Amino acid sequence: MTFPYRHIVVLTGAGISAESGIRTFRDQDGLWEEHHIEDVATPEGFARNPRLVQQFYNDRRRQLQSGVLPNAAHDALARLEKESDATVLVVTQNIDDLHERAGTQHIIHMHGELLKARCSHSQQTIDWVGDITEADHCHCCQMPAPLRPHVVWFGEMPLGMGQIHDALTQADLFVSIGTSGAVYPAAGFVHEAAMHGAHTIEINLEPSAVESEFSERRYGKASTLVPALV
Ligand code: BV8
Repeated sequence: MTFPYRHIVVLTGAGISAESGIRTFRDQDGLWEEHHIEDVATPEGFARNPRLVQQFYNDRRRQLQSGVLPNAAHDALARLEKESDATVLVVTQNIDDLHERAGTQHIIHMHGELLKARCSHSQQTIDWVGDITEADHCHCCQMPAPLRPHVVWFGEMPLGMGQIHDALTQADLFVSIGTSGAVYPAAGFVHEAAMHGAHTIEINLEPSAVESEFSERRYGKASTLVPALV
């Protein structure tokens, strides 16, 4: 792995998991085709109709555990972390566990994790593989509180932002894979990395909303382009 870089930050979005069979959000048959964002990915939507939101995530949690596997793009990133002498941090907008299953160790799930539930009172998280129903309550509070998906909705603070900013200031390579660049603060990471002198590469099926911010762009399938890059 003769990589001339020392500190690599990789941002991934739904596109890296598409070839594993997990639906993206904004593509043709994407998740947002069937649901309005404000109904299923906002705290207001959850307050208004908790059953609809729990079902939206229960369906995705079941699918993730029904034969979905990491693909060559996830495997290539795990190999890069293992074999190169650079530090590699994967910052994913995805809530699936495919990076972990491919072997990636240094990872931040900035939008949360599907296989975790969160106490709606204490915010403590626990591993959770089944459906979350209205009957499920926490065991961490005096008065058991309802459980919610451990997912960052619109208007909520993404996770790990301090660590992500630190990594972006140190990075000499920033690679974005499979994201439309539609959601902030993730879509602004390329600008922050470039400001600190990083070389920046976009890998996607098509130009993202922030494609002009990248010094290099490679368009095509992640499962082909990511192994070719690393
Ligand atoms: C926050 C939940 C502040 C988890 C998600 C106006 C301007 C700027 C910002 C805002 C604004 N108004 C509001 C905001 C902020 C808002 C935002 O960005 N809104 C957008 C819509 C304008 N952001 C937020 O609210 C964030 N929080 O800002 O907090 C704050 C500060 C202090 C205190 C409190 C709060 C929170 C954002 C997180 C929202 N949660 N989902 C879930 O359900 O999974 S967002 C949702 O979109 C997912 O998390 C997903 O990860 C994310 C991004 O989508 P992508 O991953 O890019 O997926 P997409 O389908 O869009 O694209 C896939 C791409 O892959 C495509 O381009 C396609 O071409 C490509 N592709 C497909 N197949 C392949 C492929 N590429 C390669 N190979 C393939 N095979």
